Amino acid sequence: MKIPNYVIETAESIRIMEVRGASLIARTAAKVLKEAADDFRGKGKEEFIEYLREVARILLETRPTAVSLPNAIHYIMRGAERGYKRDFSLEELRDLVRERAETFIREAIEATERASSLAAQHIGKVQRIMTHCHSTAAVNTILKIAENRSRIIVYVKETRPRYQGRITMRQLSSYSNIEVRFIVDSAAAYYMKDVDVVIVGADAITPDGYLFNKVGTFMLAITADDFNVPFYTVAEHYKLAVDKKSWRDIVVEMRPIEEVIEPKELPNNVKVLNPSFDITPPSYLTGIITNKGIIEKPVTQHVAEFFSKFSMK
Ligand code: RI2
Repeated sequence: MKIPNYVIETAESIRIMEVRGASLIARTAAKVLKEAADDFRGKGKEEFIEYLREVARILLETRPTAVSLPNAIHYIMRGAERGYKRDFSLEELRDLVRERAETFIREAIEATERASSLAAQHIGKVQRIMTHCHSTAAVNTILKIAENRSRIIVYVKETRPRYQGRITMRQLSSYSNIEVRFIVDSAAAYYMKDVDVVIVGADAITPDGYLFNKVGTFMLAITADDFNVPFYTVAEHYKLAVDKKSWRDIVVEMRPIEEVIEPKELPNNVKVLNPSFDITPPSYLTGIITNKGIIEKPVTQHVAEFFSKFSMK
């Protein structure tokens, strides 16, 4: 069974974060699975399903925290496995993978768009926003809030150690009605008094209402809470960890120490800790805004009922 090189290469690009952002990672994985199905040149459906499982496994092993990646792959693979059990032909299975991957990609884009529209509507005409990292959903929300407004101010945290805040800063700076204030992460508390709302994305939201997002989110949520500033996460429903019970079931990815410091600069007895994400408890969330609706404060009271409406078929 020959796995195409681009599967390995894309998996590596995701692992080293050349391809990053939970939603883009999920769509990229869906696209690669589809291309790999198209390029399968082996014999028979038994070999095909084994090959697909291997491609899925390689993609799933790249980054462990964001659930949109497994949600995308499982959505496609559930269809393929069902078709295989029902004795579909190789060509029928290939069509099924193609169709499921395309559906996922299309619906994920629409879902982000819808979540952002709902968020902008719900949050309303705020003037001063703070955000963290680079999230498609959060940036889209900010752009929608800025639509038809003469001026809004956005505080963008640089987001050490990978500086994804720079992407957000550059993206927002191309809009003449958005004034960007680019700050180091540790200045967030200092500027919180000047902010009306905090908007972030999500890598995973668990059925007990916990938010997994870029490290620094939890500290930002505590600060916002202290200043009575509303704190929202915006996410498409593929970020819901529907097959998990609680936050304890999700692994926080630990990244290489080289992202933080040159190893040769380190004394022998120092250990570097570099978690990529942190976990914000529901009590700090003013709302979880998704394309399927809004989980409002107190999140703990509403989240279980919200999750019960979902099953990823
Ligand atoms: P969208 C990012 O992770 C950030 O944590 C961001 O909030 C989240 O993905 C969601 O981004 P990383 O890949 O899906 O930079 O909203 O580690 O684009």
